[in-house]
Amino acid sequence: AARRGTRGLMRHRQVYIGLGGNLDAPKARIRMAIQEIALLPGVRLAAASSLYRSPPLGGLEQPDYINAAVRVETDDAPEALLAKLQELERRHGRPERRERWAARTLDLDLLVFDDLQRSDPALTLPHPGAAERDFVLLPLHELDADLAIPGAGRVAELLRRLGAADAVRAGSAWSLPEAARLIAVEGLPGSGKTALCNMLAAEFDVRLVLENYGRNPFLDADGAPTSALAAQLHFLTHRAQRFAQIAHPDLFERHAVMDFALARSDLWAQQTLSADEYDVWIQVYAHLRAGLPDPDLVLVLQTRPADCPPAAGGPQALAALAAAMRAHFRRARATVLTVDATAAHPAQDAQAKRHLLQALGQLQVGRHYLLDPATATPLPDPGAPGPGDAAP
Ligand code: A4P
Ligand code: MG
Repeated sequence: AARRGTRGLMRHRQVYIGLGGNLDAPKARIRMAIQEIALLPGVRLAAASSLYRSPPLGGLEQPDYINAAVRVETDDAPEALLAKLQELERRHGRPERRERWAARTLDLDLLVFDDLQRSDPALTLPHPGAAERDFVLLPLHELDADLAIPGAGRVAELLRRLGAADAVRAGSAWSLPEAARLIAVEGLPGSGKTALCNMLAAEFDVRLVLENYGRNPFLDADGAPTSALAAQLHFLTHRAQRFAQIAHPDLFERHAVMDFALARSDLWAQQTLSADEYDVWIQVYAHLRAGLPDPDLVLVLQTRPADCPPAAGGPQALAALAAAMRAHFRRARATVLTVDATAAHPAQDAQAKRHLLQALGQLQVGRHYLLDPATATPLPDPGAPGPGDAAP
């Protein structure tokens, strides 16, 4: 029975649902199923584990499985929730009858339903296999390191008893928002844009476009331009070329993450060129930009100018660049998510990474946000224009 809180209100039940599948693009399907669980009436999705890959139980000749677990809160009775999950399975092509342990597109199991224990064959709680399967225990442990499976013991202890695990992490179980197809990462030099892009591309299985230029022939050994205009034109044409590689129909079929926004070129050019030089530069820029899409989502990594490599320019120039970047992306049509990377970088710190992946998976496109590093909640950016504000 549901316990009562201090104010006599019913406490929502904490429920852990296991997802698994090994047919028909299982990674994409599990990610989609998590979004579908989030949309079930009467169910609130609280957290999702990573995806895990493992060979089928019993050494069967089948493709590898992808598994994950989610924690939801609900007031539904167990039977009612199971019925909703089974309807979801049917929508994913679950056959009327199938052999035990047969390959499948989507399997949804009620793993743990609050503290309920029952042995009814139509609904056994906790799920009878949960305590012995690493592809169930690993995701559960990720969701809640202190979780105990009623009647079986603590997940951490069960995992220790299992010993070496077959299941390995296989990326984030969140998916990037449909409306954020083209994602640009921005930030000061040395803020770890490329590392972040590499991480995001691996976690979400999306296309990666890196700036990745070798040497700019118009910079000397210390990184100072021998000709400011030539150096800026070189950066610009290189970036436009990289961009053009994805700006064909492929772009509309797959998400892409890039470690630069073309607009960055303009911010640098404004700062480093004389008025006459900039006049020339901006005309080339306008031509190259025409026909290239703007990013849908810009992730701004916030770091201190003092933490930039010395070759990047003086702290004053960098502070000015940071301010110009903030002002630019405030005006931009893109959704902007600002990530404070001064204390922990999401490409290096496990918790910062988990929080960013969840925030991206739950992002409502169309606003400007600051990511709260402690709660993974995207907070509205008070400095950003709202939907009704006219761009200056
Ligand atoms: N049922 C009883 N208790 C529950 C519960 N807690 N949650 C009843 C969900 N259903 C529950 O399940 C059969 C019946 O169990 C349901 O009608 C429900 O009333 P099902 O989903 O129809 O059949 P199933 O999933 O094919 O059962 P089976 O074959 O026992 O599947 P398992 O044990 O879930 O295993 N290898 C890897 N690496 N990863 C996997 O995820 N999964 C399976 C399936 C095999 N090998 C695997 C994996
Ligand atoms: Mg099942």
